[in-house]
Amino acid sequence: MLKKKEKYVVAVVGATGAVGDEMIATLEQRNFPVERLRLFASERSEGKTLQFEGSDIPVETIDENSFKGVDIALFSAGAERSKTWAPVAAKSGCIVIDNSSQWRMDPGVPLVVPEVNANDLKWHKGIIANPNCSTIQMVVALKPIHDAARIKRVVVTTFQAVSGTGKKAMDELLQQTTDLRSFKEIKCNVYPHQIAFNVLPHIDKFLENSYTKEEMKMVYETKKIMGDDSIKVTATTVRVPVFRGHSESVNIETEKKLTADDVRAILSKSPGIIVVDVPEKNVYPLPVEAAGKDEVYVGRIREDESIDNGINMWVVSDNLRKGAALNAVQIAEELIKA
Ligand code: 25A
Ligand code: L14
Repeated sequence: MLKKKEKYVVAVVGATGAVGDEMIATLEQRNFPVERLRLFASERSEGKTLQFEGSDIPVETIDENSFKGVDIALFSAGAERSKTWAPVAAKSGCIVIDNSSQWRMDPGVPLVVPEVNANDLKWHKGIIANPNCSTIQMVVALKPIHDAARIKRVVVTTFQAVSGTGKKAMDELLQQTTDLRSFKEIKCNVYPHQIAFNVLPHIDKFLENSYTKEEMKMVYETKKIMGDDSIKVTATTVRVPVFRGHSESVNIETEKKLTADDVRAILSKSPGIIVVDVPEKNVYPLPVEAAGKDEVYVGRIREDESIDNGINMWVVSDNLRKGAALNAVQIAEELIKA
């Protein structure tokens, strides 16, 4: 458990990555009570320094002793690094908030979105998992609807930004766009196909059931976070040439009838959500507008006329903020509040 202090020693593991960057910025923007910030990455980043609250902080490599004296460690350096180092950090008495997929489905590890299941933080044993970005923004919008009308089934299709894959993927989209404009041959290193001016129905690896791992994360993580195994979820996850901000088309079937107006009213007063839904004025959530913001934006709310109790909606949020760094920092805020 975390001892109450005025300020905490915080570590960011994967500090030079797309999410790590955002974690550092989020700690600063939200005035998290940081006594000292430690930054970790691979040997590739040794010697680099990063800015936090006006000072230059060196990037260190990790070893067995790195987490001594650290109170809270935010991890975002990939599943392999979390598998090796999160238990080492937890053993040193530090609380790990892990953004990788490594621990999410472990029954001994809470998987938390503060707006939905902050209560699950009570039973952590040193590691807390931060859910997948697409799942986080969806459950923020699903929870109030589930509370009001019980969700039976969800059909979701995502339109995911390249920043979810990391900095190399952002560079690849930019480079391919530049190369195509000057009629040069493009290189595909991060994704198996051209991503510029294209759409790829493929995120993370394919599994035996022909779904991708990203699609199955949305199925399993939704049930775990919502604490309800009876919710049926089916997903198609798609990569689009957007830098920042995931969009989702979400179809919901509920037990109790809700009108589109009911859903608009429920979501308008729910935490972390902004309803943006004035179609006659071309007003609906857009990833370019959600980028850099904290909230989950919901629009295009309408009744599914093909079934009795159905709703369609369009859910957009910044995948690096609510989808990753912000959710992790919000978990840390809950921990120090307790
Ligand atoms: O699906 P997962 O496994 O959960 O993966 C989620 C995230 O992990 C990263 C990637 O983020 C992704 O979003 N990732 C995935 N596969 C990876 C791999 N093979 C991988 N990272 C490294 N190797 P990202 O690329 O935006 O940021 C990764 C962050 O993690 C740090 N990191 C990597 N290994 C580490 C480590 N930290 C501690 N110990 C380790 N052993 C990484 O630091 C970064 O902060 P870095 O010093 O390696 O990154 C500095 C720059 O180099 C680029 N880069 C990353 N991988 C490579 C690379 N350059 C060349 N070759 C590479 N293989 C990064 O983009 C960063 O800008
Ligand atoms: O957190 O967009 O499990 O490529 C791994 C794949 C995050 C998104 C996770 C992507 C995801 C990432």
